Amino acid sequence: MTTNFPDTFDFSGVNAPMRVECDIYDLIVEGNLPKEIHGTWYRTIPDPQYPPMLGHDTYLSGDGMISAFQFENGHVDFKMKYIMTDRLKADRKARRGLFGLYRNPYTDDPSVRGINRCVNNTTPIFHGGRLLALKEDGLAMEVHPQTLETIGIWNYRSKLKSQTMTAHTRLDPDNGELCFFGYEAGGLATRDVSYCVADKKGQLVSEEWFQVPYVSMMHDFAVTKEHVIFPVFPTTADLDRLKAGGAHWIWEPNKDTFIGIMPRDGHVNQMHWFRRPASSAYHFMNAYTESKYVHLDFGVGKVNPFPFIQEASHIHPTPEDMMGGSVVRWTFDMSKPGEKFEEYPLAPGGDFPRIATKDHMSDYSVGYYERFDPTAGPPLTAGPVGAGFNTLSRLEVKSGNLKSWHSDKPVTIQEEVHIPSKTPGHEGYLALVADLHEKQLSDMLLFEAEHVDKGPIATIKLPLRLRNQVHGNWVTAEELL
Ligand code: V55
Ligand code: FE
Repeated sequence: MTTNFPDTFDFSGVNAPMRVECDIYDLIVEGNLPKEIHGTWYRTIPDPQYPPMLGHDTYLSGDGMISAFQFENGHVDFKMKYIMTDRLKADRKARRGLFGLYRNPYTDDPSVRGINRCVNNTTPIFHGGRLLALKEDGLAMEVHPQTLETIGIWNYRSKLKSQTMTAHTRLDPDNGELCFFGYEAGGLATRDVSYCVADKKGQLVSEEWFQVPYVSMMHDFAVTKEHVIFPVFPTTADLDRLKAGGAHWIWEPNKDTFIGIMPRDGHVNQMHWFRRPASSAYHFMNAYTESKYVHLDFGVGKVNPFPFIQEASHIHPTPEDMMGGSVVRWTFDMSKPGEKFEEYPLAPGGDFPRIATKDHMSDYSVGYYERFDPTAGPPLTAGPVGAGFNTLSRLEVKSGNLKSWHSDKPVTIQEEVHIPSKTPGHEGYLALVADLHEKQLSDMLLFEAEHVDKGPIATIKLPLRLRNQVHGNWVTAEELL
């Protein structure tokens, strides 16, 4: 290969492609790694095999790489492997990139017309005994949980009609049900959205379709014990623009935000649509129903944060626009007709919200997230948005109390994962991969979730740099049996 990767933030510094598959037995551990931690932390990373055909691209297009930190008895082993998608196979055969713009097949090399473009690079989930690598523009890819070998596309034994499956599914911890959806379900830039439920064995038990007010990048949704919540923010797509070789997404701040809420034991035709002016968000911390109220907690922003979407929209947000977000609670009164709802501020803005699995969909007291604190150091380039987070926070959602940690070195942090403890009353652990910008290496840091402010209790050293994961999930050893 003679071509270099472009000299843009998506492909340089700690974002430089690694393209390394590896298997490391017994990583070096400094500090106290509790022996009770037994299970695997799966992570998915975009890591482009080849430089972009068009000379530029977004981080989000990178070929899916899946990795696993396997914890047992105070030891951690590590594995990382490419997900062998049809797209990666086609590129490898040609020994160059053949795919054009992010989610625009009209810009591809004619030789790959009709080939599945999904890179499965966003979220690994384990459900119904299967490890699945997800990305919102296509179907799930099944991966072997021990070897990380690619098995093949998982479409619920051809039962799933939706052409897409979100990377953000919602697991009900009490009955093991997996709720998910797919947007652009009927094809490129369609307003069709599927809402699906798989039972704890991984059988698809329902799929219903509805239409959203406009085609929107619906990255995540939320589910409570009684309701399902579909947020529609104005990052929009248009088929004519795609056919003309343009960007899939632009930010349209003159369009409103819509929130559709339906009863979980009901049907999509019972959707109640709420509405407010434009806003942007990618991830929801949690949601729950309290009598007639539905509460939705998350970090809301003023503008789409992705530079490649801002560029396509010809907008130049100020630092204030970019930093202007906060963690909020949106409360919807389901007993009243109409489009209005309330917003309550909770905490400073950020993203990568996580909570203990046992708390999903229910009234809860603690959430974790990451943010950029300018007093903790200058911005450093890392990850798909350009600026990496430097601060890990634990939020008590009832009081707004915040405990935080940041490194004293030039370090950015990747998404944290929550690991439950078996000790009653123990809040569990948080683990994250930190990018050590000076050394161009990565460490895994492990925290006591209740005491993040005290800093890591263990550092697990890696002999290489790990590219920024998008998302990860913890799977207990019992689940993997
Ligand atoms: C996101 C990530 C994606 C994507 C769309 O974090 C949205 C948001 C890694 O791919 O395709
Ligand atoms: Fe996400």
